[in-house]
Amino acid sequence: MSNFSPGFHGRTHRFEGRLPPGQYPTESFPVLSAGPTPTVHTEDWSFTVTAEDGRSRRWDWEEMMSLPQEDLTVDIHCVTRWSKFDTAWRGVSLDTLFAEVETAAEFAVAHSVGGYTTNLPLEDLQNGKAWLAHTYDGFPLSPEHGGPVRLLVPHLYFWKSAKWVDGLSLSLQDDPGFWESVGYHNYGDPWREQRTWSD
Ligand SMILES: Nc1nc2c(c(=O)[nH]1)N[C@H]1C(S)=C(S)[C@@H](COP(=O)(O)O)O[C@H]1N2
Ligand SMILES: [Mo]
Repeated sequence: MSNFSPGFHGRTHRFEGRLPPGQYPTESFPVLSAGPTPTVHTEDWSFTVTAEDGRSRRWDWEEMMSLPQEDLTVDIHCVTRWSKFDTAWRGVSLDTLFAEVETAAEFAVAHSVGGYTTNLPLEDLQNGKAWLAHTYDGFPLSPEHGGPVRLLVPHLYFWKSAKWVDGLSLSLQDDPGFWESVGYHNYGDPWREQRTWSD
């Protein structure tokens, strides 16, 4: 694993101010999965948003790909302390999907094939802060990194970016997800170093 030292701490370095506290930069792209990598074929994949009243809207792969696509380059921060600058993704803004969903919910739980879950305030998925990402660095997102489609919420620790994502359930109450219920911070802001419950 390489990093950007020496010179990283140089004042004029282009990454100045972009490394949250307690993190180190890496050029590699580590894989972190709590279980085995599921095989998800695009023809079987779909994404379902279920509102608090039980009504749901579902998009299959073709529908998702026919929506407006966005290219974005963002920094990502894993709670295990690596950060990766300038990761390049293509995907659909969740704003595009929420335009078709009626809800009064304040919280969301993202669901993945395989059972992984993670919770977020709904507003952290809105207003240009979250995407369904299917392409990384110009290539289809690999299975290890959550392909065919993962959630991408770069302003929070990367465990909030559910791999193999297949849905969101919206709720009036906040229900902790997989890591949040075993001690990870409920919100997970890397800039406030919200790693665990006690942070
Ligand atoms: N479905 C699912 N999504 C997941 C995980 C997981 O175990 N399962 N791990 C999370 C954690 S802890 C991190 S740090 C990132 C890692 O993404 P990467 O393997 O692409 O680096 O995915 C997150 N999304
Ligand atoms: Mo993680």
